[in-house]
Amino acid sequence: MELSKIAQNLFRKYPGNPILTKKDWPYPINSVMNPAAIKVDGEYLLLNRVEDLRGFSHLCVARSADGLTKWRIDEKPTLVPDTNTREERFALEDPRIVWLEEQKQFAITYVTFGEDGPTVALAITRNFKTFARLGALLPPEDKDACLFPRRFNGRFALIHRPIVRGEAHIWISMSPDLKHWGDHRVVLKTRHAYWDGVRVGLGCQPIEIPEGWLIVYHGVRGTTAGAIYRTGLALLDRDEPWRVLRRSEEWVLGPSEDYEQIGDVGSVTFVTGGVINDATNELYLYYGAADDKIAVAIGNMDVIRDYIMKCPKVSD
Ligand code: BMA
Repeated sequence: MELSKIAQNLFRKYPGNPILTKKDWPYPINSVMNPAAIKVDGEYLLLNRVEDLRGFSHLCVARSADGLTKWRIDEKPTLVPDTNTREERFALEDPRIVWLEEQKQFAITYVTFGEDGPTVALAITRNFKTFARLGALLPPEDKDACLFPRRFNGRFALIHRPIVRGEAHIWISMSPDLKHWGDHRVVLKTRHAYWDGVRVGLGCQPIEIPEGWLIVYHGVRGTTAGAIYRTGLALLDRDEPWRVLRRSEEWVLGPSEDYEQIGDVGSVTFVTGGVINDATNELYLYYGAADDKIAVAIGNMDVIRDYIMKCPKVSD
C-alpha cells in the first residue's frame, strides 16, 4: 500500500505539457513523439521521432536551455531513412541516445522499418549534424534498444526487445566490437496478469546510480478497447547488468491527462528519453503522449532511488 502511494507520486507531469506538438514544427508533419533525450553543450537535446504525411517517420533535433520551454527545432529533418537499404526502406523510429565517454561520441540506437519488419540500428555522432551509420545490429523483429554508456569486461552491452516465440521480453546482448553480438539473455519478462503482462520494452537510456542501473521501461496491458502503455522501474546490477536486483510492482507513470488519452493512439505514455537536471537533482522523463505529441514528467532522484530500493528483490 505504502509503496503504491510513493509510486503514484514519484513523477509529476509538467503543467506546460505537451511541450512539443506538430503545430511547433517548421515543416508539415502528422505527429511528433518518442524522443531520445540527452544533455549536449549544457543544453537539453531531443531527437524526436517525426511522422510525415505519408505515415513514414524520420528523426529531427530540438534544443532548449531549460528542457521545458523555448525549443529550437531543426528547419529540416536531421536524420532520414536511407531508403536504398533494405532495413531502412520506410522509416526511422523511437531513438535512444547515450554518450560513450571512452569513445567521446554519442551512440544513437533507433528502430528501422524496412522490408523485413522492425529492427534496431546504430548511428554515431559527435555533433548531431553528421552521422556515421553502422547499420542493423540484430535480425528483425527487434525494438526499444540502447547501448549502455560503458563497457563491461571490455564488451559493449545492448538492451533490446526482440520478439521470440511471440513473446516480448527485454534482453541484453554483448559485443566486443558493436558488430558481432552474442551471450543473449532475457532480463525483464512480461508479468502475466500485471499491467505489464503483454509486452515490455526499454524506456529511456539506462541511468547509472550508486545502487546500479536504473531502468525505466514500458509495459503494456491489453484491453477490449486496445493497449494501455505505462511505465515501470527496475534496477540492474552495476557490473553484471543482466542481473535484475529490483523491480517495481506498480507503474510509476501512465495515461491520465487528455493529451495522453486523445491522439493518434489513445492511452499511450511512451518514455524514450531521460535527462537529470543537476541543479535540482530531478529526472526529466520525455515521452510520447498518445503517439502524436511530446510531454515530460519530473521526479526527484533521491526519492526515485529510495523507492526502487524498497521495491521487491528479483531472484535469478
Ligand atoms: C509501440 C511502438 C511505439 C508506439 C507504441 C504505442 O509498439 O511502435 O512507437 O509509440 O507502440 O503505439
